[in-house]
Amino acid sequence: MPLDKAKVPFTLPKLPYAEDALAPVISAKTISFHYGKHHATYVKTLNELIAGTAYEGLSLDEIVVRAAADKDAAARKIFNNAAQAWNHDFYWHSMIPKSVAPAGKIKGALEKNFGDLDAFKKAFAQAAVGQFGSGWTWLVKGKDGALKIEATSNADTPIAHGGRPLLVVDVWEHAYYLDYQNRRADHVAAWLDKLVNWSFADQNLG
Ligand code: MN3
Repeated sequence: MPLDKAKVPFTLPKLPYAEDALAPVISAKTISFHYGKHHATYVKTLNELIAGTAYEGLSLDEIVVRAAADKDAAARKIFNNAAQAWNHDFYWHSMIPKSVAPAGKIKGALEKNFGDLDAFKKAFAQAAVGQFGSGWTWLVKGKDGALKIEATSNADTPIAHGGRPLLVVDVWEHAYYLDYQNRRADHVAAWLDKLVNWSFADQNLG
């Protein structure tokens, strides 16, 4: 009998580095709550919500896309938890303990679309700091091939709208409050200077 995919729940993906590897920008304490509690709860809740529904057995990407198009209340809860599970996994990979400057295709794409790395950082920081409430700030590749900065609220994610994410920063307060309290601007500036995984962004360019 083939493996019944519908009976396999989602599991919390492994962090790509140790919990203390992003300190001092993001402390081990923040990661232990953010990954070990927040991200873990989205995965656990998603498994509970999809059990016995038409969503059971679909891939995480498929659940995000289908639930985004379904406006009933149960689908909204499924969307929120599936998108948060997806966004957090993408976020962990958007960071690396020792960030190195962009190289290869991503370097050229940043120069073409923003002028240079500093101009990109300035525009990205402005979007992340200016975002009201909880959400995410993304670097995405649009359907026309141009790179764009996009802010999404709460759980929303570019993959629900056909976008191709290259990088993301989490601007929910749980991502930085233990380390920076209300100073989101300082957190985003340090994140851009010290933690961006440009090689991940380069791979995502395709
Ligand atoms: Mn988060």
